[in-house]
Amino acid sequence: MQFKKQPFNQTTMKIFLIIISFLSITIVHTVIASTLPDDKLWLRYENIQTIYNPSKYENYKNFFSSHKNIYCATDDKYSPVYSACKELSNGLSILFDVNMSIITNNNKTPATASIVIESLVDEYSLLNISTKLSDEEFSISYGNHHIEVAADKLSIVSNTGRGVLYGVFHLLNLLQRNANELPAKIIDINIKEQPKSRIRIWQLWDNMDGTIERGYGGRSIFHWEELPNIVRPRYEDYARYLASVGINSISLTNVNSCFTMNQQLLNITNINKAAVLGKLFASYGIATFLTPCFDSPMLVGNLNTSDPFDPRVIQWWKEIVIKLQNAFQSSRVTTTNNKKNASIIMNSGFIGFLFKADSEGMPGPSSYNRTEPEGSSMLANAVKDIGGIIIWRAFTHPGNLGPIKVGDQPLMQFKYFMELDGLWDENVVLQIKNGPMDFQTHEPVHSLFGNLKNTKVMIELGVTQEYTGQAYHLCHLPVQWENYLTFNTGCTSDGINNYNDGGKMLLLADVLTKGKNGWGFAGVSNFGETVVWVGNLLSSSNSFGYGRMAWNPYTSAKDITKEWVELTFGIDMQITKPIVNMMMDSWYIYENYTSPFGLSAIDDNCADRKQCFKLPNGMLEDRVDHYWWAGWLWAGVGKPPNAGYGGGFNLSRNDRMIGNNRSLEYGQTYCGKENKEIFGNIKQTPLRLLLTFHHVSYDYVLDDGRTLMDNIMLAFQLGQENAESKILNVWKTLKTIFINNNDQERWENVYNKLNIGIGEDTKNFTRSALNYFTD
Ligand code: GCW
Repeated sequence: MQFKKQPFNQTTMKIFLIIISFLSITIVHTVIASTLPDDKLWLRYENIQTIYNPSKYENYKNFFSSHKNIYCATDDKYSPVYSACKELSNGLSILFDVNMSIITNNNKTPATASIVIESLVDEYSLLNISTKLSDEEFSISYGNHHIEVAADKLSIVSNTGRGVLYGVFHLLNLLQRNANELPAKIIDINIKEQPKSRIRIWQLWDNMDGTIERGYGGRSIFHWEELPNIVRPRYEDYARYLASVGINSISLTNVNSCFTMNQQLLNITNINKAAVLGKLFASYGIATFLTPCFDSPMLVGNLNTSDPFDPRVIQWWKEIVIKLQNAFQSSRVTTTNNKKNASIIMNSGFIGFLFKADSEGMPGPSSYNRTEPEGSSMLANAVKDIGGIIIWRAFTHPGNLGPIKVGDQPLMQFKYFMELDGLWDENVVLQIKNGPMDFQTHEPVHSLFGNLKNTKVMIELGVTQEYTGQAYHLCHLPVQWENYLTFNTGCTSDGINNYNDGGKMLLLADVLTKGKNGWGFAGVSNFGETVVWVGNLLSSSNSFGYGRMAWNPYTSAKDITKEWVELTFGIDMQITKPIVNMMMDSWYIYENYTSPFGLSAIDDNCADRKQCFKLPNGMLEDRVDHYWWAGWLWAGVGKPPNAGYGGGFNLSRNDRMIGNNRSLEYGQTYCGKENKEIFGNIKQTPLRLLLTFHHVSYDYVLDDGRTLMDNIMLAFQLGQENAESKILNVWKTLKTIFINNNDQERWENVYNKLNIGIGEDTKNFTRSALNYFTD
């Protein structure tokens, strides 16, 4: 397990920390100004007049000028409903240059109100094990559509506070883009929407010392050393961005939770810190998961074991949950809640644990000779009374689990978790990475999806671009995710509890959203403390796209991309069209110059230090682990990285053969005759996954008449050329427009990264690859 600290500006940090330590002695629960300027990402709310036809714009402006009072059903500033009112008031005021105001009255809708923002059942309700999709449905309408709302008012309502927030963000999104869904007159508006998946979580790999594992946008935004006293304004913006794309939960720290800096997450000091963040996120409808080390009973509780069968260990976890519940509860203000059904116990904000156990050096149940379901069951019991959820990761490798010794990682994960199907508690959800390896450039979909019939499942997507160019390349992931989500698993709903679709075959998107077992999405965060949050502004399309796809995995990548471009850069066809095009092409281009035909060769851990750059402060530059093309590694150890931990593959180039021989084993774990043939028969396997499944001669002739090796070489060359002509050069041509729009800094942020990644490193990738194969 490699772990590198990310660089950040140490001088600024030192000065800042001195100021902070001074302030924190004297000030309790204070909000301080952020030291950093801050990009507004997709919530810009800039002047939009030009994108409307004049009469439509006038109509909307007139409407809001004469409907300025937003009736907010609560004045509790920690209620998601109140956050929704604030956002709407702020957004509309800027967009239409009007002075919106918020009025509150706890018991009735005041006659003067003209816009009503209200939850109909429980404004505080957050994600929990009984969450229904209809909890989050919102409606935006005009007139007397709801019992509690009088006629001639615009209303945004939902059963829950977070649903109301989603409605507000949806309306603001449509208004900013003058989207087709908007009628010519706003009084004709009538929109109803609900998400398709239950859990839509944002998972941080931020360490408690401020570094981020696999973060490319600077250090962590969260400063645990200042909490609970200091809550930076940026934390609220963090919550706003997540809520605006429908994220309903978060895990605050790294899943590598047994690293020294994260081990003490569950001591009382840190529980109180987490509770303050939890309160803030809850006010944006976001429930908090914590990621403790499985050995916390020993590390924090001073017990001499963490065996999940030991009564003291079981008791310790129960007490921890009570402590968490109390801490999160006491940091919530609920006094002004006027709703009848608010369930206090469910709404503390703390909702459960996420575990990386028995994986890459992290201890787990196997350390105590217990199975994964046995270990998770102890935790599931501990959170049961609060409707809590345990998320358990399936990311394990051969060797991590003692007796399971299958050589190939995909096959091992498949066999192991199939054996456990049906053994998990009702409130445990298995989180499986999109593919069986590790967020590689292009992987087949994990064959556990659809095959598991009695396990609640969710997918894990790497929003952070660990293997896909980090901050330096353009790799727009919604296109990749769409490719995965539309994969026909070949499995049917037969045998899946409570769900029968008449024997239809399930797409991956169906598996994640339907029936009793489809539980949704996890995205590994790409946010950091840089000005544009993500290192390279264009990568924020991945943050946005993740939320939108998790909300509705059937939405097209193209629509989402267009939406993001319009929100981020405005609606100017001169800009939007080329940017949308380059983003849509980018995954395939990146794949060609890094991993054509399913090679998975981006894994250089900088073991070849010659390729790694040092910053003046001596730290390694951020283009380090899992950035470079790693042919040398193959030659060195005789296997492609992440391909399978041994397993008897013969990849030595001396044999002029390449690729993994998975067709007869892993390839046959997929459901359905068709998939088995597709992955089993070299003639039918999609070329983009050829070498993931087959061990092929360099001289093997493809349908185009060229040999495999010629095609590989060509892919690298074309990939490099296309990256330059279709991405870097296109970005260069946009410079003048950005300058004219007074937007040069954002242009430069992107240019500076792409110019290094595409302008320089891509040549290096291609050169290393060509050398490797022709050596
Ligand atoms: O891809 C690997 C990363 C690790 C990460 C691990 C995981 C958090 O290199 O940094 O650890 O995956 O997903 O657990």
